Amino acid sequence: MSKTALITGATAGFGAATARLFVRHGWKVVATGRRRDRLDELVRELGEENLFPAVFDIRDENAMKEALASLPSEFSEMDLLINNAGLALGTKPAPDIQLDDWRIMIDTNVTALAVITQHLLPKLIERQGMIINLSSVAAHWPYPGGNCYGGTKAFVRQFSYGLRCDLHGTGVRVTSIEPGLCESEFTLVRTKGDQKAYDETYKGAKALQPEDIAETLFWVASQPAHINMNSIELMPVSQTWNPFRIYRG
Ligand code: 8X3
Repeated sequence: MSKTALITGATAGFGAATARLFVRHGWKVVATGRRRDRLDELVRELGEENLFPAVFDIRDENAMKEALASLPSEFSEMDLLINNAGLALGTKPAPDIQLDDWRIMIDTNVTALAVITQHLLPKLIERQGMIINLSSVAAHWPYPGGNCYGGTKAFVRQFSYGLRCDLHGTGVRVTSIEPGLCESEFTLVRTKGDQKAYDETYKGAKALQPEDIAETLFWVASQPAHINMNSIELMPVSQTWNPFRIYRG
């Protein structure tokens, strides 16, 4: 019998690539997101017997609960939750940011992720399922302008580890995936549609692609039931760290 994954933020980037790969490997997918047209396109591409679109804003707890309560029975038993929905907004240093950008990142990357996870825990425990959370290299490695985004991703990583402690003995597995530079809509969102900044970010960089992340997630989900990958950090070869900066006053 095929397994079912719920993938949040499946309208583009990592989420859409992951939905495609899991369906290709025989999984059923509940794909969530705000943009109905994008999810409908995925349904047309992958088949309504394989992918169910659940349209809601991940930050709207009631809408999320309603949508998940009305899933058709063939999609309602979750084996895997992929918490992919998340975003970065802005690249400015902390004194210059727009506070609403920080609020949106915290509401989405932290609060919404924690709320949907807690909501699905009973189902995941019942089926000895798995949770894969999308964190980031920014969880470990600070960089200028990463401020609140990095903070939210550090939460995701530590929350994943904390879940593992609390789920001890249930058989539920939890993994934190921590990608570096990956070419996706993410950067257009971060720069608020600045195509030039997008092009400059990826120019000559041979960045990771959403399909690379999808392959990583599928590999994690394919491990035997006694193996828990705690975390995987991955970067393109072209990306490394900067030296410490010393301010000389
Ligand atoms: C974002 C990773 O390297 O683009 O999660 O800042 S990076």
